[in-house]
Amino acid sequence: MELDIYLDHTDLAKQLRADASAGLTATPKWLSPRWFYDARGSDLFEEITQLDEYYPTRTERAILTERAHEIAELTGARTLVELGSGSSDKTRLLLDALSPALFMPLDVSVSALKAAAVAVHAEYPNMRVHALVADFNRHLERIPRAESRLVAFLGGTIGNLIPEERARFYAELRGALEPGEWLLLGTDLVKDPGTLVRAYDDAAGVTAEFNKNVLLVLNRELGADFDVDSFAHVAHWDAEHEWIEMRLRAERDMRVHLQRLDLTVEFAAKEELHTEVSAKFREEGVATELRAAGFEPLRWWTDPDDLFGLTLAVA
Ligand code: AVJ
Repeated sequence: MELDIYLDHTDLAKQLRADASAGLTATPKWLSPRWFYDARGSDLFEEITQLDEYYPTRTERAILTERAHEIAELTGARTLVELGSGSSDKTRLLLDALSPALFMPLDVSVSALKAAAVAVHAEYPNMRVHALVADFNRHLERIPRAESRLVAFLGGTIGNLIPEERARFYAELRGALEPGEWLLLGTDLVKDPGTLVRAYDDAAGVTAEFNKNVLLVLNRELGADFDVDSFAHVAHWDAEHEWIEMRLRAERDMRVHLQRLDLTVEFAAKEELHTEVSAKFREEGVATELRAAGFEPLRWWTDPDDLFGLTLAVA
């Protein structure tokens, strides 16, 4: 097992400081969803994927179960790259069907990545595992060249990017691939707002805890003094942009000091800190964006209820 670190603790700390100073002094205030994923945040996300209300994970797994062999036949890929790999749970369906020579999971969370890479390596002893601690927004051009790569970007994580960021991401990914290499993209689909909001505001409050965890990350990493219990979890469906927005709403006036930024920020009661965009897609939109970046979409698969879409595209 190899582990390459493109993103070490110093880079992360620097970026967190830059993001937090920009985001907390902006109007409205914002934080990037990448800061959710410390060890606890990654665990909480795994818990979210088991919730009744959170349909994307099990739906994508069902589609993959049905289509993995077709994907293997169509692509004949020898290398599987996985962006934002997390626990690499659903990825085993692809590994079983493809039997690739090499698996390269890439994630910003060292803890999740290491655990997944070690487990996968033990389960597939004949496959090389080369794990990359990296950010899919910054390090795509550093993905090592390898024999016939299929890049999997699953779970709907592409939805964390707004349209301009997606255009840049797709173009960079296309630039990092050779013609004939592949992209397998998971996208959560537009559906009735009730289903969407429930998926991001579950009855057990796990998503609320996940959302608030970002404040604990700032408390620990930046010496901040957020009173986490004075923020309420908000999941809002933005029908115009067709995305879910997660926010944290201050329940009273607050003054928060971030020691390591030498920064004090004021929250007015009811003020909302924006923590995540989770965009929802339609088949046409996905195909159009991929074509604009030089990919050719070849297959579009969904579940019977059209909850989630999986696209296979070629560079
Ligand atoms: C990991 C980005 C796909 O947007 O559904 C889950 C993260 N946020 N519940 C998503 C998330 C709240 C998730 N992604």
